[in-house]
Amino acid sequence: MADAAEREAMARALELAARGPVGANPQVGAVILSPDGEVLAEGWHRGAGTAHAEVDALSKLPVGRARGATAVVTLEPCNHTGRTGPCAVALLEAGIGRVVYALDDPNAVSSGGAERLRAAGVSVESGVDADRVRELLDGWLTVQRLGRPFVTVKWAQSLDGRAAAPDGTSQWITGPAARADVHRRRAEADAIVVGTGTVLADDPALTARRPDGALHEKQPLPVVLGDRPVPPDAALRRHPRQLIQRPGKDLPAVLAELRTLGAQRVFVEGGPTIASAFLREGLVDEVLAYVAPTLIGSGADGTDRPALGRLGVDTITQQRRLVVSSVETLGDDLLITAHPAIE
Ligand code: AOF
Ligand code: ZN
Repeated sequence: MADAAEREAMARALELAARGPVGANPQVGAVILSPDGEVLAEGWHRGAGTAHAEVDALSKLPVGRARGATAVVTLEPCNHTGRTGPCAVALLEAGIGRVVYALDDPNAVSSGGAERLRAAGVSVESGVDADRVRELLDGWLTVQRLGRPFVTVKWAQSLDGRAAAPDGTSQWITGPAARADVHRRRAEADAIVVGTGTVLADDPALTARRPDGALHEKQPLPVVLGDRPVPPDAALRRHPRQLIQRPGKDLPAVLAELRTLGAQRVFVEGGPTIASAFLREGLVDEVLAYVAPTLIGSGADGTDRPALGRLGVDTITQQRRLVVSSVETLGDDLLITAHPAIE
């Protein structure tokens, strides 16, 4: 069992990991603890071609200082000679007595470090704070596992599941706290995807903004799917990054292209047609439903504007089950975060 000092060190290692850039390599942090739980050194990985987190941390200690110490790392120490030597060997050579890590390295080429360390007599423990590390690395992990970016689909709805009134008006269903949350998530995404329907109906800017309107430092790539032209005066045309437009029927190809452009997290903002298409094709890793305590119902002529369209569910046995990971209150609204149940 990891002790309190080790758990605290893992929280710190996670903070250190987040300093690294999102790129071909994972963000990884490491903390070296003395046998009595004192922090001896910290390190993190600064991207492909640079020292791994463990080696960065060890490099800050005089020779011999890490003997009998514990290395706390967010990812399983690697076992391969890539752009750098294997971290498992660096830890052994430094005389580390115990290794605590969060996630197994999913990369077949570099995994196996834990086994190598155990075989050499090091006490190894995995899984500490794994959920939080997985959250930081969800983009990279999805690219490793599925060869495509991590896809989040977001929508806002009334309590009765409508995204707009019968006349198509939709501003504003959710309140300022929910909108601020969306902007924070836009800033964390590498690309934002909308359909031409949304562009024409809502004229979204698709920038990530702070509550005072100032732009976040990092702006996602704006992506429009559909073949209707984006008007020359659309707000989207003033986005700091060059807009990408694709007819959008082949969603795996769109995701593959975004991946080649470096995207690891894609935020699908709608509307119902685009959100439903990603869900229907099983290309969604996370769903964010912003639910406002308001009712809209359908129009006098039966016009209905539900949050989602066709999902390919014709009978109840085909319904798309989700697993809820959190329910939060944002002002008057709820945010339900869920992911598709693995069948
Ligand atoms: C670690 N510590 O800090 C990182 C690891 O091309 P390389 O040699 O940098 O290797 C990259 C792979 O090593 C990467 O895909 C992942 O599996 C692992 N990353 N491992 O022990 C680190 N960044
Ligand atoms: Zn390594």
